[in-house]
Amino acid sequence: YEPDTGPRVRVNQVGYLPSGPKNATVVTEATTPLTWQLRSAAGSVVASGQSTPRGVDDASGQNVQTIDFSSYRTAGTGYTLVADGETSHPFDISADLYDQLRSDALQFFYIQRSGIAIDGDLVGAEYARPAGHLGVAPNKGDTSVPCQPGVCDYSLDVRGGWYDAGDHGKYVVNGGIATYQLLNTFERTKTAASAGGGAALGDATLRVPERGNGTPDILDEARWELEFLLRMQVPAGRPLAGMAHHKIHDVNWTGLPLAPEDDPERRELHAPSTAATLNLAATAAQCARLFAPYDAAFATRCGTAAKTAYAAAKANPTRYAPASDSTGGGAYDDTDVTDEFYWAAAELYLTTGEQAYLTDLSTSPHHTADIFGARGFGWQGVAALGRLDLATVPSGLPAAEKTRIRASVTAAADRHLTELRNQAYGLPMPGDPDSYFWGGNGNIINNAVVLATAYDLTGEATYRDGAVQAMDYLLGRNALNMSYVTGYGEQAAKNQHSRIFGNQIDPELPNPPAGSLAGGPNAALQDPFAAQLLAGCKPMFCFVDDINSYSTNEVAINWNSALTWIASFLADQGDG
Ligand code: 9MR
Repeated sequence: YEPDTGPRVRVNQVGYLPSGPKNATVVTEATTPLTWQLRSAAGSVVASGQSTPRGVDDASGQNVQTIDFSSYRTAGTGYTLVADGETSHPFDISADLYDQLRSDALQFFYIQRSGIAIDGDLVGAEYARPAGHLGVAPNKGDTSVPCQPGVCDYSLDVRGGWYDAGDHGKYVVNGGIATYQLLNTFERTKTAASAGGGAALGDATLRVPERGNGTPDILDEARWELEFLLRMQVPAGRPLAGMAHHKIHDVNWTGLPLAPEDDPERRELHAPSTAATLNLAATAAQCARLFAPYDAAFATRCGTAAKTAYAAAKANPTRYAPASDSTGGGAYDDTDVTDEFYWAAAELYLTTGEQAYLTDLSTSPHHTADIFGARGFGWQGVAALGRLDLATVPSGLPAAEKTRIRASVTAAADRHLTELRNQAYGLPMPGDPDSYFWGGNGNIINNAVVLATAYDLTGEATYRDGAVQAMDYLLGRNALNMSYVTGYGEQAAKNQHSRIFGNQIDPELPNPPAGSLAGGPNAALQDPFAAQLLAGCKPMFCFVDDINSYSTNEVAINWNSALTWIASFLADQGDG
């Protein structure tokens, strides 16, 4: 299988910030420098230079050269880059480049909402649909959902929240990290110098039903999931009260496409887990501090839930979600929750300032560990979330502690920069197959979040430039010449695995909305379609824009939350 990858000059198909780095990669047989030309939309040469031979790139197996045209800073549309007789896809140079992506990446969450009709007047008629999973036939959830046999003898109303990904499941650990990241996108605007006070994330900035209610729309969106997470908590008086059920989903996998309101499967609550409980504790603690100015009662409710969840997790520290529980929904298994304890203690400390949480933090194995590893970000590894918040959220942490924690962030960012310079496609990660895993695009962005945070902390432009380069990869500067964000770039993914956005199968259905991120190349090829089609692929080629390939091409809330964070950061850099 040889995909058509188009012109051999690979650029960020959306474009470049005027003051930012401008890098491209050319696939070539040449081993000596090539002449490149930057051309305006009218075809005149506005800059030129020599490329740098890089040899064979390990992740793609291609012989490549890199082009750096950073010194050209004139805004405009329809530029192309020409080298080795090839003309790149067109791109812009613009300070506004990421403004629309900031809003579109967030808009994805509204369209993923469960338990509410999606309003076509807000997001376009093709995305309008009735509420899913409100107990209306043929739905068998989510207003009164029983447990799996033997797990509990009650039912809970667990309506609402977001559908996790391409399926109709709702998983507390993945919902937790996505919620964290939306809340953190907002919280960053309170501390980062470049965020301009956060006006771009204020009220009436998104197309959500709550716009105009006086609360920033991004908080309204996060609240849709927070309310669901709160409903997953075991009520007082029940066994394991205060813990959170791990997940709720169909008892059998359904086929695609399938609109949420047409899902006929029974749904079940799965056993409470320590990991889910700590995700609730962490995000509810964030909720308590961030909602306080807008809805004091809700903030108080969150604060109470956070504390009871944390106490319940301490009393039940080893209730692990098993890997075997993957019929009808993902397992989201985890047998090490020391990182969840660290994250929850961090958020509770930042919200309450209470010494007990600080003591728990300082005795955690993650207190001084290097937690920004290759898979340091994800539902199985959440220590980085706590560390970033300890580094950025104002608190009473002793000054030496704060310095040490911030230094751990810049040290990780320095490592990502070293990798990025080694990679001919400018990726902040190594080029081995292990780096290309299920949802790896989200991981690339999260490495960029570390770089961006290092920039917020230090003001050093090399960190900001590293974050920009990571986005260049996702928006087209890659072996497949493919933008992984729907609607962004000449050649963008649009057939992501989803039961809702089934256009590839049924033309009556839409493609995913603009701003939807595909999971990305996965060298492990963990679905039959990709395994058959892509056998033997070099890591960066292990992707296909086909709805059947869930292990390379699914949408998911935790990847789009990362996209939201970085798009917001980059939109803030426009004028810088
Ligand atoms: O994102 C998850 C990835 O890290 C796991 O390797 C994979 C297999 O367990 O599951 C992914 O999550 C999927 C979940 O299991 C079911 N809903 C769709 C999720 C995104 O693909």
